[in-house]
Amino acid sequence: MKKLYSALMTAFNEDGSINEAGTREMIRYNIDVNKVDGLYVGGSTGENFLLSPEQKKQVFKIAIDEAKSDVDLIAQVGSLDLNESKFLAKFVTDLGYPKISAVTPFYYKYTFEEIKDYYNEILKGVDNKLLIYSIPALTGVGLSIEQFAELFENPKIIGIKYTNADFYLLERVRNKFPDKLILSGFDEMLLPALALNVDGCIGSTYNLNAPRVRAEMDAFDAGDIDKARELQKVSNDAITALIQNDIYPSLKLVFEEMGVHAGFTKAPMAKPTDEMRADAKKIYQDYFK
Ligand code: HMN
Repeated sequence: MKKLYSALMTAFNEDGSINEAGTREMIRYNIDVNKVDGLYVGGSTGENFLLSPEQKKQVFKIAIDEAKSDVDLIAQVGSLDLNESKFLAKFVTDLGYPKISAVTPFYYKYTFEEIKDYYNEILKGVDNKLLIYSIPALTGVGLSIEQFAELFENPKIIGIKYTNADFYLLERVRNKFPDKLILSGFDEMLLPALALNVDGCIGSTYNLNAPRVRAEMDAFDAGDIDKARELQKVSNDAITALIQNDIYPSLKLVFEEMGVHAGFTKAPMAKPTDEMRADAKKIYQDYFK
């Protein structure tokens, strides 16, 4: 069975502090209504790279306190400060997170040796399993098949969150590492990723769209490719509308339409305008009502 994970959003108050009640509501919605298999906590969708270390700890605590062991939890601990990543890896492991993940180090240009050291350092002394978070479009860091192989020499590195439109590389990676966990990260490209036999997916739009995506995955498993394609088309219509309306604030506005208090995005992300609100209402009515 392929696994469906929502990339958890963080609800913020207008001043950028964390809105705990709203964040808990989104976690509950994902577990109780969306019936996801797991949550990816502290990823891009959680606006994690805009948070202070204290706020990151707060989100990690809230998520596991609310979700308990009802669903699988992956804590993204990668950061520009390696010491912070090491601290957070230990922190979430002590809280009971069964898996961690870390984005490839970004902003500065690192050699592959530096990237490898970063992962091995994060895992040193931490009894947990890690998924490499590969998202070249945002980090500028693309790993080759040989580099993935070298990273996998560390037995604690169990897979990849693969947010990349390079399907040639995905096919090579899937076939070279049949036992590794590969979770696809681009929601709009789920169907081709399923065709290449990924183990599941993690995405931002699943917060709203999980039931349709589960139906697509079931249709795919049953060999009904026409139905899977039709569902992917509707999802992509919704994703296109969300992206055109600024995806992170829009996801939250649509959540609000559903009665879930998703709060604000964190500056410098945009505060919603009246026009965005009107468009979000339409997206809700067209795709999620
Ligand atoms: C996370 O780290 O929060 C995500 O899982 C990121 C995820 O891959 C999303 N990517 C970005 O937001 C950059 C996608 O779900 C993405 O939002 C979606 O495919 C629409 O493009």
